[in-house]
Amino acid sequence: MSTNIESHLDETRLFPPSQGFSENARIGSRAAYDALYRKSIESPEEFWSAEAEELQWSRKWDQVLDWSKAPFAKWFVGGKTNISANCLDRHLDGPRKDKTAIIWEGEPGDTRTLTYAELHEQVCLFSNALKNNGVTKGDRVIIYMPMVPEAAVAMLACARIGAVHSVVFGGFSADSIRDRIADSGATAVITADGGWRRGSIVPLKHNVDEALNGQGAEQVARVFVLRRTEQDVAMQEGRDVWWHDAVAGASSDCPAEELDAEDPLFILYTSGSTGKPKGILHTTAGYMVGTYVSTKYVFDIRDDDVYWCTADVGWITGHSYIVYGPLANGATVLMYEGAPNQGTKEADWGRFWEMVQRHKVTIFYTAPTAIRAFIKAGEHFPEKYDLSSLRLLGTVGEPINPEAWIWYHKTIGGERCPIVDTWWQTETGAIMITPVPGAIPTKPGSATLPFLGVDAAIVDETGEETGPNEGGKLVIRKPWPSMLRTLWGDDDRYVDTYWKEYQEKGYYLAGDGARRDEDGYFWIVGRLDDVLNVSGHRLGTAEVESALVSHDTVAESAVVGRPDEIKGQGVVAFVTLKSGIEPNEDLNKELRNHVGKVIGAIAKPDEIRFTAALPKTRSGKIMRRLLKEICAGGKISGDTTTLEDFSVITSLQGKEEG
Ligand code: 7RM
Repeated sequence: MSTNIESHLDETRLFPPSQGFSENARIGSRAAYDALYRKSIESPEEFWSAEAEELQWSRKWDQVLDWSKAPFAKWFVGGKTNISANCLDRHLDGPRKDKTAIIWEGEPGDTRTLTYAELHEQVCLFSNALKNNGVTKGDRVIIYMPMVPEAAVAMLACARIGAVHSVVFGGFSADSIRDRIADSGATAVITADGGWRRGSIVPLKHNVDEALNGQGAEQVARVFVLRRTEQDVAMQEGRDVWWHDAVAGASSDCPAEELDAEDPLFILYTSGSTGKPKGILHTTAGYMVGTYVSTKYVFDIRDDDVYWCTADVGWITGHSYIVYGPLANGATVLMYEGAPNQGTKEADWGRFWEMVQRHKVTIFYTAPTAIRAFIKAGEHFPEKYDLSSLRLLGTVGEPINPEAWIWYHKTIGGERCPIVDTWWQTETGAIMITPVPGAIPTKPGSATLPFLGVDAAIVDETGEETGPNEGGKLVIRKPWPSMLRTLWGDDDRYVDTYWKEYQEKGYYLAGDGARRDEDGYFWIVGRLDDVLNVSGHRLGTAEVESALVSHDTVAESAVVGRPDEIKGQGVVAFVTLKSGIEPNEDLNKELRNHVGKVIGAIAKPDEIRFTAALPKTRSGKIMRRLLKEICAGGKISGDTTTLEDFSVITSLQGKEEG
């Protein structure tokens, strides 16, 4: 399976960092990286503990790693710390106190800046507001917010008091919120009246109300509501409280709770190959060390940088590389609420570049899907702006096709900025495969080499490393601090999903196919399971299928990805209808909207194809491989002898041509 747009560019050049970049970088040469990497793999405990010592602990750990109950890891055993204190209080003694922590820009054009001292105060106030409203250590709290500073404040406040946050992306539906509330057992929700999205208002509070009406949400005792868009919302007496009222009476003195290294920090739900999203659990110290160290080396971040990651805090990229990693490093973070083409009246694809110019952004981190959209919009947008402040670029979320890489390098990076193509996952917590920018010459389309302390490999079915350019499965052979600890409430599924396949060897299975080239560089191909990557977002085919069959008219459905020039993958749903129901345009539209309502707009199929039957094996398994080939417009290849009725394929293809 390829998630790339078709690549016509035969790009084999090597792009070394400039001498100037390397000279100033923390790791400035391939030899320096090699030496440090070797050390980090040979004595991982020494490596990680030396890094961890740069952070603040109220009690030092007794043991770096306890892997005796593998795959259930414990890092920094016996250590006591707090990630909110490391992101805030740690910076207040010196010059960073009055340094800008967050520059925020809202979609309608409003801006705000918060210094570290101010952010600290906001977090303390809201921490006390949480406590005054009965939220305590260990409680789960859903955060369903727009991209405003209060989203970061809410996360840091939960972390400060030891409550476990679970951020739900603002684009998700009421049903999705309810599922996450039920699965996590959350007792409080933090939301806003609404959020801005491409000029209209997303009714966040209304969605929360709808979610709370259903089963599994009865335990929610408090809903905190931030005033953002100022439209009317229903406030339920005894349950709902305005953010501004909750902090009005609160004290700004709130020492960070002394937490155990392994106390849960957050749960973030992500798609797997079955219909039910997985609650990825991250804990306090390991995640803190992983995001701190990776931000420091991968972005080579400095006190005078203005760092911008365009993700939403609803995704892991926002957690690790908008909030925790950069703030733990005392960086200045730009946070933006709007879309890349947000204009006042019409689409303005220059919006990002105007912001880079105005805020003098030095480090810019985005997704390949956004880059492809910029290419399509045209070079005249970035060309209008001065992008010379930029010194480092990054990508994340999916493989980047060489055309997009070269465009990014030339048009945005002025051929001067290294590009870090960072491979990692919700599960890994932090960046795992990436160039270290001052040290590693890049190849367009390759995430290059493992990060320090990461023992990544490509293996065959038996767990043996494959040879150069031989495809295989991507595994991590040693535990790492920011690894997920389990799936919330489901240890068995944790073991089955990630560790069962290479149980004897003790390897972590990432679920991606990849190869290493003759120089040892990693080339990630894409998911091996039934997980799609739509615009850098994970989406399980089974999730979309179960949304479709929950509609009255649908008998059965099979969802597959097809290559999409902008999004990487698009969603195609094959649908059979219940008897007596006739397919038509209205139903097509209704089903697409239905999926949007059940999961969220990102899951809406790009295309629904009604069919009389789905291609199945004699044992009744849907042959998705064939559907994929039909979608890609190619000829059916490979073995079809297990197919029960070949005429199904002929009729599906007939439709394709007709
Ligand atoms: C950070 C994030 C994880 C999946 C992962 C891959 C794909 C992510 C890259 C990539 C190729 C990359 N977390 N992926 N980064 N593929 N090159 N640089 O995206 O949990 O939402 O998704 O994304 O398939 O398994 S995620």
